[in-house]
Amino acid sequence: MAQEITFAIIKPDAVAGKHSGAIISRIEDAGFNILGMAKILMPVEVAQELYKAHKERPFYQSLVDFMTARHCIVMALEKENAIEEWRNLMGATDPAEAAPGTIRKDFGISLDEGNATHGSDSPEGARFELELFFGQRR
Ligand code: IDP
Ligand code: MG
Repeated sequence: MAQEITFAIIKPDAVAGKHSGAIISRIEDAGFNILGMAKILMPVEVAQELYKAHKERPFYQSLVDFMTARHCIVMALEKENAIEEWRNLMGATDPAEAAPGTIRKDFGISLDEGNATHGSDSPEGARFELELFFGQRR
């Protein structure tokens, strides 16, 4: 499989919890190249775009509020099979259900209070999200 690029976020709960360094170490230890990285306060319109697939879900507004209230770290990660590899490293969406040794198990709090990280779920999703956050800059 060829090199692939995925989009990742260290979410506000993990940044505030001072887990950024540990999470970045796991990313580098797993063999990803960090092509782009920025600490940002996400604009509301950008969070709405990122999560537009969840617009009708009951948690949508609180998710957008959560993602825009405090700083996060956005990254472009390169590796063979990067999209799947990063999702495997993160673990299941709900920290309570994430496997031992995954980032969400070790650093996530809960679905409502923060699950530490985000990762694209498909090549189309990765392309859209990388463009949304990095444009041509990666
Ligand atoms: P993913 O982040 O593993 O791809 P998605 O289903 O795409 O999971 O959901 C996006 C984000 O929405 C999750 O990471 C989590 O922060 C939030 N979320 C998903 N399901 C729930 C829920 O049932 N309650 C509250 N927040 C949720
Ligand atoms: Mg998702």
